[in-house]
Amino acid sequence: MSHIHRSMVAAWIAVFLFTAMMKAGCRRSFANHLRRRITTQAILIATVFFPRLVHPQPVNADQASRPNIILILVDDQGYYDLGCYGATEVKTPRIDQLAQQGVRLTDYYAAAPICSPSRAGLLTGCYPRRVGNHIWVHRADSIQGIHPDELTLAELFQQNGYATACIGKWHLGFQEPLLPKDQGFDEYFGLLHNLDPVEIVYFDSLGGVPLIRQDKVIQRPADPNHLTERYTDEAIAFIKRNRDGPFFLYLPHTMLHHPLGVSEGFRGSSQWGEYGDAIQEMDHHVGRVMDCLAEEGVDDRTLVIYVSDNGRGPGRNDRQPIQGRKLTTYEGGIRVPAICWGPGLGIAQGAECGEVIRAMDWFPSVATVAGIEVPNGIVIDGRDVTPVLKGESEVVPPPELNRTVNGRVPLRRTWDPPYEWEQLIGRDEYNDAFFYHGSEGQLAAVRWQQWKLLLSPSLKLFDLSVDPGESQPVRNGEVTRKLRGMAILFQHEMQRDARPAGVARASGE
Ligand SMILES: [Ca+2]
Repeated sequence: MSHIHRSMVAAWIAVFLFTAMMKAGCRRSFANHLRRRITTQAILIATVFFPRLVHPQPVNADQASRPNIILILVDDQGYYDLGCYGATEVKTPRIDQLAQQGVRLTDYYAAAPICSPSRAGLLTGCYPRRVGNHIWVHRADSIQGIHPDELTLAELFQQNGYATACIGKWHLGFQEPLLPKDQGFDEYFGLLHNLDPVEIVYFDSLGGVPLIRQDKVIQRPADPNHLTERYTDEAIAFIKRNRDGPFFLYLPHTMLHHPLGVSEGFRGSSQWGEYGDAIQEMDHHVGRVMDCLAEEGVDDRTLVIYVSDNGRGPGRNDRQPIQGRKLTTYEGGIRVPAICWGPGLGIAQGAECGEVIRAMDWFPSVATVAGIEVPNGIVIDGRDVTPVLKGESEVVPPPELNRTVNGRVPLRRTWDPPYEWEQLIGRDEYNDAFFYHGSEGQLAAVRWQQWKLLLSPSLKLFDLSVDPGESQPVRNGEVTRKLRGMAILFQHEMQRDARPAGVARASGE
């Protein structure tokens, strides 16, 4: 690096330190703010002076060496309810091991505090509201689901030569063209529906909720006690069939949703009743999937993600450092366990990540891991967080830096704020925020960095870094204005850009 370049770098550092100090309105947030600015600027400097170090590497097109992706989605597992998240009532050694060998996310948010919208967000990389799937669950009489024009994660992989399977609970539409096979999955095994008392009413005269393989009913009623095991058996068979890869396996378990089912070997095994027993059974079967990857020799080229779809369900133990349950937009409703494992693919090992990461972020991130570019023209809300998962950056790099194959995807979102808001809110800050929606689809809160602003019934600001339980509102006019502004911009964006849900063909609509 020449003398002139070194001088430029020094001047750059001086300018950003000064602007960082000016922008950091309060003492407590300054250190955090400074850390983020330093990381961002360091990446920028590296991009300019060492382009070969940071630009995406060419994709290896050899099928056998392409990464496999397994996305394990557990139903209604609360933030605390794993050994690696603090639970002492249950033993979850296999899932804890994923965290020990991977990245444990402490501030991860499902797309919604309820099943169907949460899944719509995960599979499209969009806020459920952007794809018209933000209101309540799809009961069995629903004629809606994800619109066929949306690109699901499964379709993205399928179009790129991956074998794809959905094994487990679907809950995103029950007729063509809304079924798993219509949304990019080559194979389906599982329950399209819930087993809770409200849902099974629809199936009373039919012999109960069916267990389905592709289009065929193979059992009625489905037996909740054996679903975790059966799904896992199917998952293992799929992995073995596709060991020469690549494959995308979406494994959305029916457990731990009410009504709980536990097989005989796990009944009474925990200190936490049937819920704990079901968690321990889940742990065992996650271990079986991991053992299978090792036995088939594909563990070093497989990414495994373990996440919950929303917070803990009703009737569970109260113990938890955050408040609220599913259906609410308190932290306990929507902040859930999330682990990313992939030591052979460069995912950091034994790391803890406190960045705000949202379910929508998996879409462009797993695409990047697979070397797949999210096609142009598709607007999603997810950010590529792979630099954070790989331990290359403490913050999600701003999209302008173009760090990864999908780094610039957030720039596709509309950004045309009125002047007053543009002065207050940075485009990258807006992309990094998380917008909480209630189970009825309403915008309820905004999180940015450690701050959470509840919007209703009155504005309340919390500093989650010191008060994760949302017990004591704080006053900070500048942060409140910024987060309120973000909420207004988001409402405008959704009013302008939200797309319709898909509708069943037979409905005639
Ligand atoms: Ca759920």
